[in-house]
Amino acid sequence: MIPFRHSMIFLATLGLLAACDNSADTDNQAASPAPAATEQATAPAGPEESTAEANSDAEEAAAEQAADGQPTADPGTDELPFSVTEVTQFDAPWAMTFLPDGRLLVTEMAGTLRLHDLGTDSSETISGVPEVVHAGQGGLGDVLLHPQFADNQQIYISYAEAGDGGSGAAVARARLVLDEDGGGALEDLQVIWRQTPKVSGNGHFGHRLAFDSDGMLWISSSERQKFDPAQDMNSNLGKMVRLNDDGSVPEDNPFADQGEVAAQVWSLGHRNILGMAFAADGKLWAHEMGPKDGDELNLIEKGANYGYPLVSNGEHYDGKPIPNHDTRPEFNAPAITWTPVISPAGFIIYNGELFSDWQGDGFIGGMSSLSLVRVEFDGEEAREAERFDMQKRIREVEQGPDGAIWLLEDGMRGGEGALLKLTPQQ
Ligand SMILES: [Ca+2]
Ligand SMILES: [Ca+2]
Repeated sequence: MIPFRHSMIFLATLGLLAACDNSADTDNQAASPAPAATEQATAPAGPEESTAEANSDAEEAAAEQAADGQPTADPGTDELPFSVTEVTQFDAPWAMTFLPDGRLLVTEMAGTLRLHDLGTDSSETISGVPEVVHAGQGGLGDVLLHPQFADNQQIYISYAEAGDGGSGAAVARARLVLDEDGGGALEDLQVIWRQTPKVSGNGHFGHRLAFDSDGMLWISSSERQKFDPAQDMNSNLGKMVRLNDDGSVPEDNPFADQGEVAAQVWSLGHRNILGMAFAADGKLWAHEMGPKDGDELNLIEKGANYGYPLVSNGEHYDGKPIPNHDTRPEFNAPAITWTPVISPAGFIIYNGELFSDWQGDGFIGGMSSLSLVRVEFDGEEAREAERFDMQKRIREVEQGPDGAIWLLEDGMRGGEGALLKLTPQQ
């Protein structure tokens, strides 16, 4: 009985988790209890139950999605064409980036910035991270080095912060001062950007960071599950933001003359962007989670409107339809649209030597799809070329200095998050 009971809890929990990131979006929409949620509620109390936050409306909606049919995606490749090494575990990791010396900076959602030495498999803490709001999808987010980090030691972090009206994403830069004990500190920290306005709820912060080859800082600012701000130029929610490295606004931004907030904006009409990457030709690609169905990969263009919430190939979680992209050609349509969803998170465009056949290809983590998705590009077109069944919710993708592909498992719902290293099959 015990193994059977545990497997029921596991299945119920898996169902909840699987649909969560696309459907944990509905805190202001009614959702009726679904079979998976009922099963969860009647299962004996255990760590899985308490960490699945089964009581929130969002999770009930997630359970409903899960009950609609899981898995949400094709099973993918049976035989993986690479070796997978589980290197270590972090506590709800969200993002990572490599230092020039080969050590790895990893953010943990609760607010810890770790420096992990892969040679000794030991982690120390970087102090000086501001207080974060760790709730729902919020917490410590991305971490990124300045393009001239070797000279200026500047690093950038994003996180959810509290303030008037609720919470919002913030981006800070600081000098990373490393110590002899394998840790370090953030010094001279300055907040250089904030979501405006701060709002209620704990979803859709976005706050992915990237630098382009001109040294501009890009920030994905998701719509905080508030829909309309994505079309409102008095708000920077639901936008792709482009700034100078000190947070000031470049004069050549498309809405530079339309007010302080609009001036930050490069593109609008976005929903929840948890991954963006520059191709070798300079094009910026970003994926975003659709509502119920309709995950997207978009080519980001100056001044363009991507249409959310006026159009989407998905629908609202409460069942209200959203007109599809093909009904409104004035909005930029996605290069890839996923139904069933993959719940994309993390994104690199690979340029290493180790997987030479994959140079120029995109790699996108899939959370509900428990996968890594390989994308091939052709000019302004893109297509899913391959899907690898990782059997874990993939939150973050990074390319290592030696060309290995590194993944972080999403651990935000109580589980630990594995650090995985992918290398070619021997
Ligand atoms: Ca990263
Ligand atoms: Ca639709």
